[in-house]
Amino acid sequence: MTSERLTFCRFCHAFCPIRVTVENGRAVKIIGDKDNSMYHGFTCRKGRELPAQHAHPERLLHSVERHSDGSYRAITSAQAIDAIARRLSAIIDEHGPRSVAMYTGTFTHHYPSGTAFAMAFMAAIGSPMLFSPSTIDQPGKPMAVAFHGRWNAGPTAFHDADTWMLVGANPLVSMWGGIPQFNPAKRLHDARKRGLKLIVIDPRRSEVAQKAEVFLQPKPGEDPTILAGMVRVILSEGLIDEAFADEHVEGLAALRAAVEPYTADYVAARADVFATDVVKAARLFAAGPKGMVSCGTGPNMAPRGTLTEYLVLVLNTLCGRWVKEGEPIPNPFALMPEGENKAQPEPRPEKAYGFGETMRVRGLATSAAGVPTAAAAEEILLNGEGQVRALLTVGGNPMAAWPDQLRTFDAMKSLALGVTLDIKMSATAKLCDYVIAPKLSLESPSITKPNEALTFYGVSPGYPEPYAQYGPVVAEPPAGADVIEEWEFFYGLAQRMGLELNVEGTVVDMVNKPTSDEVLEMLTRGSRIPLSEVKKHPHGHIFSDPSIVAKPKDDDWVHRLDVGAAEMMAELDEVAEEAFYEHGGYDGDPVFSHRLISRRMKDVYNSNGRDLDKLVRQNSSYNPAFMNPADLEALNLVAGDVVEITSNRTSIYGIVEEAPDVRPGAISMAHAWGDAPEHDTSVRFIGSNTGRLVDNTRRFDPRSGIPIMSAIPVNVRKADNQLDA
Ligand SMILES: Nc1nc2c(c(=O)[nH]1)N[C@H]1C(S)=C(S)[C@@H](COP(=O)(O)OP(=O)(O)OC[C@H]3O[C@@H](n4cnc5c(=O)[nH]c(N)nc54)[C@H](O)[C@@H]3O)O[C@H]1N2
Ligand SMILES: Nc1nc2c(c(=O)[nH]1)N[C@H]1C(S)=C(S)[C@@H](COP(=O)(O)OP(=O)(O)OC[C@H]3O[C@@H](n4cnc5c(=O)[nH]c(N)nc54)[C@H](O)[C@@H]3O)O[C@H]1N2
Ligand code: SF4
Ligand SMILES: [Mo]
Repeated sequence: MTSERLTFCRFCHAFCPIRVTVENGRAVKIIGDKDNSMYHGFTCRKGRELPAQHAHPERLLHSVERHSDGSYRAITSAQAIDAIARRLSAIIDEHGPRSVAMYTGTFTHHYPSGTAFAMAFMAAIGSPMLFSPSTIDQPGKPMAVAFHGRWNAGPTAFHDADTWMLVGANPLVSMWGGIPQFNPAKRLHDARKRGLKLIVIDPRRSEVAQKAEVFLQPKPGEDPTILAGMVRVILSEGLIDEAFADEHVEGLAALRAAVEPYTADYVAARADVFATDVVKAARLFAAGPKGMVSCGTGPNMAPRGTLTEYLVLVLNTLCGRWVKEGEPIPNPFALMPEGENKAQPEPRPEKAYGFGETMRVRGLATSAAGVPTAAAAEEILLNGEGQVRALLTVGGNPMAAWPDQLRTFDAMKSLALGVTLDIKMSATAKLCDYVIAPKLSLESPSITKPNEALTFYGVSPGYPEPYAQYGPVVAEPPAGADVIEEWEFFYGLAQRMGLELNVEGTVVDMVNKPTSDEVLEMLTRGSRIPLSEVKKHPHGHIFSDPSIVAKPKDDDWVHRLDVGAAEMMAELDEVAEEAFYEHGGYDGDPVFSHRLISRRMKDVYNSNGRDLDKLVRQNSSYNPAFMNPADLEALNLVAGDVVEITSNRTSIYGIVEEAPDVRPGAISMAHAWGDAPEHDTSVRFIGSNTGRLVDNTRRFDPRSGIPIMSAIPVNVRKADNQLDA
């Protein structure tokens, strides 16, 4: 029997609405839903491969347990939960709750029920060791907001912006970072047609940079310099929104003094861009009158990501780019409660970092970005009171994605108990005691709420309008499979361990198990639009309400947005005083010839998709080391050569590819490829792990703990062994 069902894709966080052809319970074909008013039928190759992902021969259809000889044997999910509950209880009894840590990876964004139950489980056992990608992704965002303050009514929207600036973000590939990620190519096309002017700063002429009116292609890692230079132009030319500044902003004098050294000529010499472009970009952005700057992963992973994100907020604030009193609220939410929507800054938190749980290593603690994931491996490896002995991973792949892979590898091997919930035997799963086989997206219901919640994440990458969709179950798991939803795993654990779960304010019935839809009800309590109403719109719907506008500032409201935060100004002084950041330029380091920068690849999503035949075309069965032709020539390399890329931590192999879009001196390479070290010589088939070049313990951000994951100083040479296939 064949039918067509509507839901939304969860291969990536864009959540494109799809029409799924289902034959005998199994998905066989995916197309975009043209009747959707937010995405207009958009899908990408990854999404269209969902049927192949669901039916993949290596998909885990049963949970597995590792035996002492290293082999894995299938067990039922109930047996697995029994065994894990017993072992966790014993570890907690002997070593306390802190000895159990959790890593909720990228896919927890895609499965809000699993995430909510995972968090509730950690709260129930009383462990604060809850790691996530937040501290190794764009930790500068929440940190910068903590220093600068949050505008309660939110940022101005893309759809009526006149100017837009992207710093190290490439939304046309990543579906993230700046341009609303819901058919971003169409949005950008339409916006440019009506006159939007785009400014991009990226060491690579990325897909989005090709559409820019002004493109700066600097040395990697020089974003603080460039943005400070732009701030200086805007201040010295009197281009700020004076009325907004008078009423809502503080710290202008300190900012003026701190950016004084950043003349356009200084910026140009240091970042290797044209001084005229710095001035042009600043004027174009300030002219607006509407539009935002937003920053992606590149500069967050490069040194001083917090400062970069802070300067992004400063530029937005100087130009008054926040929703003002009486203006419509672009997204007053649907599956979340309606916001306050006041045209005023929120009070800043007392501390941006250094609160909550303290790590036993390197003086790190919790920050606005969360518990520092870059400290997790050390917390596992360091003996003594509080040592982490069990790690539960949900929808994440530490061995592929955590910085400093060698340290991660040692840590994973030393765990007393490693558990992961994964669809396949990932690099991490292969080091775990238990791997729980989950249902996949077409087999479980979900909601688009996580993309609404992104509104709170720096300059909003969330929905630009109050859009919501409910995705029902549309396909059955393969015959004979024993797969469960992530939330069911944590529910089962809690039941067996005698714990009560509180999920976002709802005390869960631990005797009569709720249904997946009842769980979604828990997650949407008090939402502006009830879930039952959202369910009536199978194509998804924009729940507009033009009457929702920004309310006036409260009487006697004293809070202001701070553009002169002392710590950030001190860092600007430091940047200006540090030796010119030549290729290798960290004080005391040898001089390295190149910098390795991060990037995304269209057909894979972090470590996902590499096993899907149609996505793995000739040059994406590995992650090429993209380099400028001039660099290849200078190093006597040709495309396809195996090179050794060496940082101050270690070396990895790479396979070079000619890329005129990458500036000379940079190597552009995607992360989350490769595997454990013993597989290194298979680089031509599995790629290599750029995270291995990272040293977590040197040159890290002392606030969030993020180490240098982009603009990594490296040397490159042709490898002695070309590893020919
Ligand atoms: N297809 C696909 N989509 C994805 C992912 C994927 O793996 N594949 N991953 C997802 C995830 S987890 C995330 S967080 C988002 C990220 O989304 P984005 O932040 O948009 O990520 P990228 O596309 O890597 O864009 C980062 C850009 O920063 C540039 N860059 C690197 N270093 C620097 C620097 O020092 N300064 C400046 N100015 N630029 C620099 C790179 O050249 C690159 O163009 O993408 C998500 N979407
Ligand atoms: N060097 C370097 N390191 C980086 C980055 C970088 O740019 N450079 N980027 C960083 C960023 S932004 C991020 S977000 C992290 C990503 O870090 P992670 O989230 O740890 O990495 P992923 O590869 O996305 O891991 C997802 C895992 O979930 C599994 N999975 C897929 N579908 C499902 C599902 O339906 N259910 C379940 N339970 N599991 C599923 C996959 O098989 C995979 O093992 O990496 C970070 N690390
Ligand atoms: S962009 Fe592609 S992978 Fe992401 S949700 Fe849309 S169809 Fe799925
Ligand atoms: Mo990410």
